[in-house]
Amino acid sequence: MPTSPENPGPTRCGVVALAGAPNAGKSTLVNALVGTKVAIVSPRAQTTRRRLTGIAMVGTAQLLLVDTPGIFTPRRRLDRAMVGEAWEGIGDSDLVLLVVDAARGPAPEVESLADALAAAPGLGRRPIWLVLNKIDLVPRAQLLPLAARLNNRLAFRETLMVSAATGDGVFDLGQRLAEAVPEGPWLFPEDRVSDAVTSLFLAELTREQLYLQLREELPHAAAVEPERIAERPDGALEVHQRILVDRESQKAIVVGRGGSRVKAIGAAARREMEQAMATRVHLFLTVKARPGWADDRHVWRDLGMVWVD
Ligand SMILES: Nc1nc2c(ncn2[C@@H]2O[C@H](COP(=O)(O)OP(=O)(O)OP(=O)(O)O)[C@@H](O)[C@H]2O)c(=O)[nH]1
Ligand SMILES: [Mg+2]
Repeated sequence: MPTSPENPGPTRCGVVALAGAPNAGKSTLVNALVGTKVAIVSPRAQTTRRRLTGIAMVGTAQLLLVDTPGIFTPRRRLDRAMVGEAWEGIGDSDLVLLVVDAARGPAPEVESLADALAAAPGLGRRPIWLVLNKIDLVPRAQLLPLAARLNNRLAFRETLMVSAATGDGVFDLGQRLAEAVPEGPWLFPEDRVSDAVTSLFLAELTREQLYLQLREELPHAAAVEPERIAERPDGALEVHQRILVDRESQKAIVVGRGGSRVKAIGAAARREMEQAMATRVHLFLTVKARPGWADDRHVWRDLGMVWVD
């Protein structure tokens, strides 16, 4: 039935977890469904470290889209926390989307992920949908065999094909999700786009630049700690953050010659912040070598992360 201000129909609200291998495009897809950037994205695997809920309004439905870290074989404590966050996000949802990078073709890690989802205790009869992403990169003829192959591993309730980057199929996915989530009151005000605390979101925008501007393993060895935000009388935001790395040698790389690298990181992050906050931003970054930060409970708390033993 069409909705109108006189006849808006019942409200719906549901939690949809986006799960998948690292780099499948989960965060890009959350941003596309929400219609604005709430999650950071990079070409490097393991960009997302914490769960984040993007909020999309589709007609009378509020979709709570839980972006999760990619699932991979963990080695470090931080890895274990990331994968733990992903499984918790999956466990707490009404519906799960397994997001697959269709351009990678049949990948063993995706097949074992489908097996793990099929066997996951507690998932019960919760619907799991297959979302083949990045279809802009793949000839159509290759998509059907991939969908069939994965459906052999796990009987997905639905199979959809999208490009989070171009938006192809994203509107349709939003509509289908809106029909699938249960009736119920909205859990967030309708103008909220995510559940993130502003200071942590702004720290993520800086971390995104670390992934975009630093090479090799450096981004994985770094974190961005929010220190302080103040509003100036003219409405501009003053944002102070600290980039943590593991070793002095890494600090030298992040700072760059004459401070050039950290300046470039700051300039790009500031532009993103100004767009997100719709106001001028003055960003103050310091870089600190803090050996073993990834195993320090106090640092984790400041980063808004849940400690794992
Ligand atoms: N061509 C193309 N690229 C895409 C698409 N969706 C995402 N990407 C790119 O894929 C890369 C990874 O995207 P993310 O959204 O960060 O992937 P993720 O699944 O959140 O990755 P992790 O957080 O590391 O698990 C980025 O470079 C995106 O721009 C798509 O539909 N088409
Ligand atoms: Mg991500």
